[in-house]
Amino acid sequence: MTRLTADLKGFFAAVPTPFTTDGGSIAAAALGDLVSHNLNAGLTGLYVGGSTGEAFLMSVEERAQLLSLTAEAAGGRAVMIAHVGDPNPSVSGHLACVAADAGYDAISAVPPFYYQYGLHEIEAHYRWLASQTDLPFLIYNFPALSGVRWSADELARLLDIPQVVGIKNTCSDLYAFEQVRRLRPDATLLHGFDETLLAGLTMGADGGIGSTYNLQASRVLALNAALKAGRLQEAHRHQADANALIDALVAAGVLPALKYMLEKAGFAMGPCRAPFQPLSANHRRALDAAMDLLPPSGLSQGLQRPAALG
Ligand code: MN9
Repeated sequence: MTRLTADLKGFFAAVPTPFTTDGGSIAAAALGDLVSHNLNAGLTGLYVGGSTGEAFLMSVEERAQLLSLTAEAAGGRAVMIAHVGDPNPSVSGHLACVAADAGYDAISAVPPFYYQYGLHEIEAHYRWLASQTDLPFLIYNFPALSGVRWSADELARLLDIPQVVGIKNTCSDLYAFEQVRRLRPDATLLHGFDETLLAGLTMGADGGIGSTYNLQASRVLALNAALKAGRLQEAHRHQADANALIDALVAAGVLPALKYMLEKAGFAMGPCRAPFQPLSANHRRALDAAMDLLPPSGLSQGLQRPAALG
């Protein structure tokens, strides 16, 4: 099987799903604005329908609609990765086919969670799911949320499944990450925690996928450029600036806070779905102040700010 690793290297926004103000359905126009903003900012592509996209708070039909709408909005301008993970394999299989039909470049999935499957069961599942389309496949390793933990050897074994070309690695164990890099030098490894992107890149990541890229794409790209040019202090300064913003998001709850800040920047994001709750007045105030931590270049390059902010 040909391994299509080169295509998936780079920096991808994990796209939050804009909903109508009552949270009832996907807000297609706002989604289009957000997609254009991210692509104008110079990101490689988009990771659609994952944790940041509130996939597990959407019906199967909505998840399929989200994949199609986002691909239409991108219009072939970006490398597109569809997240199709679900506890129910038939849902994942269906969404993988939807993604292939919609023109996605790759499929990705968290392992089936809730029941505590053995590695042989998850391996069989990924083998089956990856075979449902002819697209390259990225494992989504996010132990903190999925509850599924793999050693470096186990990750390397999953990378041997046909069509599995890499990992979206949202895991703070950078030792294991570097071991995977050595075990499978050809794999595409994308770093998933924005707050440790610089560390991930120095340990062998080929790029990253992140929720906060929607707010600070220019900073992420500048961090990478500085690192590649050997300007480590500058790269660290970009990471420190990124983390000051991430601190504010984490304190309020990343997904509601991300939507709130994007809303303030001019995107009609709507609310996060229940069980997420509206932000408290204190959190809103803290995030209002944190708008000053957005990269100035990111704003001028694309964030469509309302006149009052511009
Ligand atoms: O895509 C993201 N994880 C989630 C990965 O959205 C759950 C990260 O970008 C984090 O949101 C980010 C802040 O903790 O690193």
